[in-house]
Amino acid sequence: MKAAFSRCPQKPRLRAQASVRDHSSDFCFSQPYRSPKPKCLSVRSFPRERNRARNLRWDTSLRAKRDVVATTASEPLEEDTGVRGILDEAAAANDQDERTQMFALDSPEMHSVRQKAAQLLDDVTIPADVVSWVDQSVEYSSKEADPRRAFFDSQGFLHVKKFCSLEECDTLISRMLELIREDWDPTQANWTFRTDEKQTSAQGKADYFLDSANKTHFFMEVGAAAEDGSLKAGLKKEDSLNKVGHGMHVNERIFREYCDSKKVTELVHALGWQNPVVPQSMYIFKQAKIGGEVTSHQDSTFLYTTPRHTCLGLWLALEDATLANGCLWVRPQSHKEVLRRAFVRNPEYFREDGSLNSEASQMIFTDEEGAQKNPCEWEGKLPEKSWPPPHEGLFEAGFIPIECKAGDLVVFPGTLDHLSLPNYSDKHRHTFQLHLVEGPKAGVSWSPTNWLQYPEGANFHELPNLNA
Ligand SMILES: O=C(O)CCC(=O)C(=O)O
Repeated sequence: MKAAFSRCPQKPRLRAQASVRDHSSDFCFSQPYRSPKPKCLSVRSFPRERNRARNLRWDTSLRAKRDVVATTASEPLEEDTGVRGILDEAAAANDQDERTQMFALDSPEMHSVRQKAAQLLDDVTIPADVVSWVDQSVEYSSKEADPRRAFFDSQGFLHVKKFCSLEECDTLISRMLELIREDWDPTQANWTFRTDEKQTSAQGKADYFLDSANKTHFFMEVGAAAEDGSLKAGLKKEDSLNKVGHGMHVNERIFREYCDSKKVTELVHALGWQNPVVPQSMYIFKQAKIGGEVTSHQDSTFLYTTPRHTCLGLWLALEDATLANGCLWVRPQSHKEVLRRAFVRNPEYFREDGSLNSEASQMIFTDEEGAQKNPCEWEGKLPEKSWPPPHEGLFEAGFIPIECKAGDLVVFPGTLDHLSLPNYSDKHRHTFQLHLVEGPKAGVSWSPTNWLQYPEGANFHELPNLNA
């Protein structure tokens, strides 16, 4: 079997500059990852995967084919008023074509958003002394440090351009399309995923969600589901999913190879993680026309560790992520704020005596210290006036958009406030995400109240040792 991700590529030479304004000149590996020589990797503990073993070489026509499918399948769909939140008004005031027009990437509105974001990034200055986010007892001089780490620790995110090649992205995409075709039967498993005010009633009552911890489960986009929960007539399977998760790195060879690749390990260690383990991975689709928003949140809400928060998100753009198709928006320096909420197993459902009370929600949100100290009126929502462009409300709240080319990576810690807007454009936006935390060897524990729990005796996947 051919491996797409090398476990030992040439050590990349970093070309880092103070400004992150110019797409081609900031944290960009001057020697991007090259296709490695095919190499056999063991898949011994994954019999299902072994049975499926096949060459997943890049099919150059695949991207084009998918685009045709997406275009022809995206006839106007019935508007889902529940998930659109504050966007309803704008949606009602404009028909589909006008909205698409409003989102044109070369429109004056988009141009002004891009200019504003570039200006804000241009104004970033890195302080002389920086405190490590992952271990706040560590302070270091930014002049002597790895510039990626200094930027990450002081601003709360890092945009690594060309982290993966287009070929690597397409290998992940092809495998996902194959999984959808072969493994997802929407008549059998048709769960939706949402992050709006109905999140606890959707994910909080679904065994399919809780059981997805180390499996490959498929979650439909709310706008793709008919009233009875089935796939809307005429919609293709590959155009209807919100996400697939949360154990892609556990079950799928190619996703695990990316997770274990030297470049991922090198980056995570460079940012200060000592014993990174991987509780979660997910593939997000942000479908054309119906891709719902992801409301403002901090990832540690869902991936809680003690005695300190150690979650790290690696958000890989498999396709261009733009202002039009729902790129990520981050609020720089918000990672220094304390956590506002925790998504916890509800003691009313999971009773102390081991019995389950199916009348109650499985999961609930509880307030953390940050709810008082750093209250955000947009937590679990979008700030007022997030829509339409030029998105004044988002800028006023301190967010900036991070547009990505396919292959770019955005890395951010679990307390960073971030969100993404709905996708009304005719281009989907596929991404693959890894979430890591510090493991037991770094003295950190996974909270037993997190939704994601492995069966007794099973441990989270540990990233390979850098020096092995
Ligand atoms: O991909 C997106 O739209 C947002 C994902 C996100 O916020 C997350 O995974 O924490």
